[in-house]
Formats: sequence, C-alpha cells, structure tokens
Amino acid sequence: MQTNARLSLATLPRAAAAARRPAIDPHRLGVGIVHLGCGAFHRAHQAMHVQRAIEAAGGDWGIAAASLRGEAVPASLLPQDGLYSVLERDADGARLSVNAVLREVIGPTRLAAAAAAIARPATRIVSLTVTEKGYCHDPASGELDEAHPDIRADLVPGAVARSAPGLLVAGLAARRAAGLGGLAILSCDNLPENGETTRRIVLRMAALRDPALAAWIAGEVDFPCSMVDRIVPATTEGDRAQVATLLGLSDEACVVTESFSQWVVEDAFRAGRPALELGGATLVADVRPFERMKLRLLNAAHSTIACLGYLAGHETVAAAIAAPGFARLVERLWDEAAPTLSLPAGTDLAAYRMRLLARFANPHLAHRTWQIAMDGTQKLPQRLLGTIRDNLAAGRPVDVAALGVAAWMRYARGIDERGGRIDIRDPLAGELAARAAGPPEERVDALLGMSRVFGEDLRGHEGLRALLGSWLGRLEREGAAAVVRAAARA
Ligand code: CS2
Repeated sequence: MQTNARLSLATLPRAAAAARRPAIDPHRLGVGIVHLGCGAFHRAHQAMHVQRAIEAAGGDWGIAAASLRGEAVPASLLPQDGLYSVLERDADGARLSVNAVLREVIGPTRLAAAAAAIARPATRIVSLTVTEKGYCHDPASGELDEAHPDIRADLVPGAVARSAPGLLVAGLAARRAAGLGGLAILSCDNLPENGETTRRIVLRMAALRDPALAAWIAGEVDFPCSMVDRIVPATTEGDRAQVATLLGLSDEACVVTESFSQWVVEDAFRAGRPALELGGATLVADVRPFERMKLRLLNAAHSTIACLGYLAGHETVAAAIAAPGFARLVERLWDEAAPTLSLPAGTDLAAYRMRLLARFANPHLAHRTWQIAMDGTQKLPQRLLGTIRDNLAAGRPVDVAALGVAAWMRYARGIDERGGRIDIRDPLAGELAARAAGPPEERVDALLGMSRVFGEDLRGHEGLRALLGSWLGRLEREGAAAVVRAAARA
C-alpha cells in the first residue's frame, strides 16, 4: 500500500482538490495571538474563525500555540509546519479544510517561550482553551485555588510557569518590564463569565507575586468574555485514515467536527483584533445571555446524557440520544432551565433546542459519553447547579437537573452497572473516590459536602437532598436506562 506524504507547507500544493486550502500566505503571516491550550477544540474552533477573518480582511493575526501538558499535539504539528485539516461531518456530508494560522507551536517542555511570546510587542491577544480545570480555581466560588500544586509551584521565585494563570502572569510581568502596553486576554472555555473569572484569577495570582504588577494588569489588560460552541470529539485513528484518503496527504494533527460553529465575543480588545465579525463570530457588548443559554442548555444536557448514557451502556451521545427516553428527558431538562435564562434578543428558543437535539443526534460524530463525563467537579456548577439554585429560590421544580447531578454521583462511584471499573478522570478524583464510596444516603451528604463544587448552601437544602437521595437510590436499584425511561414519562 502506498503511504501518503505528510501535510506540510511544502506538500500543501499537492493536497486533493476537494480540500479547501487556506486563502492566505502562511509564509507571510505574522503572529499577533498567543494561544494557551492547543487541543482539538482550539484547532476546530478559534483557529478556523481567525483564519476566515484573516482571509476576509488580512492582518498579522497568526497564532503561536502552546500546549501546556500534552506532548502529542505539538509533536504532530511541528513536522507539518503547524498545518492541519478540519473535517466537518454531519447530515450535510463531509467537508475538509486546511488550516494554516498556527505559525508557531510550543511544546510543554518549552513553556518559557510561551511567556516570552506574550511579552513580544506584536502580541495583542492571548487566548486560552485550557478546559475548566486549567484555571486552577474553585469551581463554586470562581476564585484562584491558592493551594493548587501547580499554582504553588509557579509562585516559587525563579520557577518556569506551567499553569495557565502562572504563564499569563509571567508573560504580563515580562511585558510590563519591557515597557510595553497591555493587551486582551481572551478565555474560550466553558466557564460562566469566563473573562471576569480569568481576570479575578490572574489578578490574584499577580498579587501573590507583586501587588504593583496586579495593579498594572488591572489598568492595562482587557478580559473580554466569550461564548464558544462547536462539538469536537477526540480524534481517532479512523478519523485520521479518512482524512488521509480525502486529503491525499497524511495528517497526524487533523480534527473532526460538525459544520455548526458559534463564537460570541465581547468587543473589548484595546490593542486590536482580527476582523472576527468577518470570520463568522458575533461581537457583542454583553456575552452573558448567550453564555448562560449555552451552558444551561447544551452543556447541562451533555453532562446529563454523558453520565446516564455511560451507565446505560451507550458509548456515544448519538447512541444515547437515540435510546428510549433520552431525548424526552433532555427536553424536560430544558423546560426546567428555560425560566432561569434571559435570552439574547431575537433568540428563537424552540429552534435553538431543536437544533441542539439534531446536533446531539449527529451519527457522523462519535462523541464519547466518557469524554464528556470527565472533570465533572469542574463542570457541574455552571451546567446544572446554577439552574437548581435559581429554581429553588423561585420555588420552581428541579427534578430533572437533580437527576443529572444524581447521575454524576452514581457515576463518581467508579463502578458501572455490570460491576466493571469506570476510569474516572477528574482533578478531584481522590476526594471523589473517598466520598462516593458509601451507600446512597450517605453518598449524597458526603458529595454535597464538597464545598469547592457545591458551595455552602446546597447541602443544607432538605428538599434537594431528599430528591438526590431518591434518584441515586433508583439509579442503583433500577439502572440508568429504566430511570431515564420513567423520568421521560413524568
Ligand atoms: C462538552 C463540551 O466535553 C464536554 O464537556 O460538553 O466540550 C461541548 O461539546 C462543547 O462545549 C460544545 O460547544
């Protein structure tokens, strides 16, 4: 069998005609953005919007992308000169595009170079997709976790920063020392008020180093909020094989996604920005209504489907949503969340919900329930607990959101319905394992006692405790599939 040549600047002209080539000259593209966290989501989302913006309006908005932890992504991108392809797969068919905006790739052993890149005069934006846990914060309060081992390590004088807050502060300190002006730090993670949260964390981290630095950052740096939305499962060997066939070149850094992509960005970039509005993004003054709608509808449903679906034996979201009761249960969850939203002007909620269900059902994406169930302690507060708090305060029902939380409590026990071990990935996995081991009634109290996740208020709520205990008991006795079917009928 003939092996394909590898995608790179030199081989790009040989890419199959059906693949969309970047309409920019990567050789002449200067870097204006430093990005932390070069995972599949960044490559499928922000990097594609930025490429379209540059194609439409030009500008030196190439990206220097740093991978904070994994070696695999930089190792796959470096031999490809930062080039990779994005395969969109859904009911509309399959479309392949090549992205060429990653002009520098920095691996986890060279993170000093990432801080140095933040301190270059040409850098005007530092963006992040480091996932919820990358912010090293307490998810319930949104405050920096000062006891976090990575934060402590980064605060040791002379240390090379490795955490996202540490890198941002190191880069900003170098910028200030060089006499440069401020820039914008743009969070692209699924956190509530992600810009504000990033600002709080960065200012605290800076203050622990040098209060004068914190004051400089407060005056010089913008922290726009943004809502990001695109479903991007982890890439598989099968995906790489399909891309190689379509592209006519092998591509170890390709990503697979849907055609849908949404990016709503607060327009606060004092040092300038790409023409994002020409790159498919929406620039607004207030992102909060968009963000809450997305977290409490899409992501809340995702986390609920992930835990219940995994327990019921479904490997992917598409398989789960096709199983009896799941789609109806998700609709009920959205009915509960709806009164807690203040919708962006002009939103057609029914159409948005219908679209979400279609996206979940996309049979061409294998989005694993296990992948979404990861890091539950970091995700629950903004996805489900906010809805529960608002509805409890207003005297409205919380049945289905509570089932979502109970499903996570069942999942966190680490044993599936056939007695097999669940590979629990969570930054608080040790504490979870200790608290999730007991019988259902004790487990609810033990887990609600994790104030970093649940705050101080929810464990005192008798009605909620009883509801969680009842769902958890049913999940243990009847199994997830039966509980979903019954809850869907209620
Ligand atoms: C998912 C998200 O993994 C997860 O937790 O809920 O990554 C989701 O696919 C994206 O937020 C969609 O925009």
